[in-house]
Amino acid sequence: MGTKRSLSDQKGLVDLGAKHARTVKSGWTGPNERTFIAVKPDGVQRRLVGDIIRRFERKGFKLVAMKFLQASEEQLRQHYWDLREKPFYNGLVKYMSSGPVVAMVWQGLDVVKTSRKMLGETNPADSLPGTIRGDYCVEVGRNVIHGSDSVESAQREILLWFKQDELICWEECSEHWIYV
Ligand code: DAT
Ligand code: MG
Repeated sequence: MGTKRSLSDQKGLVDLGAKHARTVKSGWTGPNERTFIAVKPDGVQRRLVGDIIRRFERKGFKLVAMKFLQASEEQLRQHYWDLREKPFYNGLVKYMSSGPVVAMVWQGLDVVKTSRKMLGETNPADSLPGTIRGDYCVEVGRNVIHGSDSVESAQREILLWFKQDELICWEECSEHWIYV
């Protein structure tokens, strides 16, 4: 077998290299900040996926990764590790693994902080109308959506839910109409 690669193979390698460089270069600051958002099992059952994606798209954030899956209890125990001492931890893990979720990574300037505002407060009763939790739910144990609470949590959560090559770097044609 020869070691010569066809031109298209070589181009594939170059493209992959460039893509990897962009992924790494994208960093986590400014317009490249990323957050982990998940529509919880109740949000999926209640047909809220489309509305939630629409809100993030319309805001001007960029979708970088998305998958539909039923997560294992083990994965959710890791995801909610910080809450392991809380009395609601076991129930939370059971609820989150009880059905499929839509896991997403969104990117944009101050996306972590802004997403938390778009979600509303942890308790729907404290969430203003116009926020996702303020509009669509009533109980803290069924609050339809997850969003990372800091850039550090976002990095940890994205690593837990996605492989590096599932995060897509793509050029947005509207970027110049969203950023100065
Ligand atoms: P958030 O999801 O707003 O980041 P959190 O990280 O404090 O809130 O808690 C994670 C989830 O745990 C939350 O979305 C719903 C559930 N939860 C929080 N407090 C709870 C409580 N007092 N009783 C039942 N479930 C609770
Ligand atoms: Mg949290």
